[in-house]
Amino acid sequence: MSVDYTLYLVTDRGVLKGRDLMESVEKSIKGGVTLVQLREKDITSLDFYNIALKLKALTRFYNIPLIINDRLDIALAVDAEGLHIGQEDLPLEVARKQLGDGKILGYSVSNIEEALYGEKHGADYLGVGPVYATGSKSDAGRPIGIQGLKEIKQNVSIPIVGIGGIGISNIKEVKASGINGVSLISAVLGSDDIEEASRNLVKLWEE
Ligand code: TZP
Ligand code: MG
Repeated sequence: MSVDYTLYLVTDRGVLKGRDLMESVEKSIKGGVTLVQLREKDITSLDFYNIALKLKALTRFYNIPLIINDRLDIALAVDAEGLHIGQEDLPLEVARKQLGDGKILGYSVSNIEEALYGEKHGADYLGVGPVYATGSKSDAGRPIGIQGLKEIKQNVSIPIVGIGGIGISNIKEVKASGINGVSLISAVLGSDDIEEASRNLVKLWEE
């Protein structure tokens, strides 16, 4: 499956200031988001499933792949295009086997060892970070910076997206590191005009 990683939205209802998640994601897609990950914490399985089902209908309408964070069962249940897991989730090989080869499997890494492991054990792409300090993930760890991003890029051949603290002010320097795209929460969903923010980010990436 050929995937456009350019502007990869990760959801977080906590930054929406009460705005509706579906409407917000729709605005981001209209502005140019190319991939959407549903990321939910502290929620029942039933609520997660119902949100995933609604989001799947929306992303299907716009022909944008939907990735589910952490939950293999929900990714399969809603026939999402993929799953994204981290270092403390299901082992990568297990997730790959259960998900099948036709789906996208993403893996969060923050150093070369983890990146090499991901490449070897079935990841289709790597989420690398945090690139900068972020307020959106309390246990994100120490920022790896542009240098850390470059080192990982040089050591693996699967697509890489940077994550953590990326926005209008730094997206150009992130792109200059040679990676395939950026993953963002607050720079998109935390902005007053979500569609406009997405459009500006894509524009800066493509300039
Ligand atoms: N993983 C590493 S940093 C991060 C996640 C989920 C949060 C990214 O959010 P923001 O608001 O784009 O910094
Ligand atoms: Mg996880």
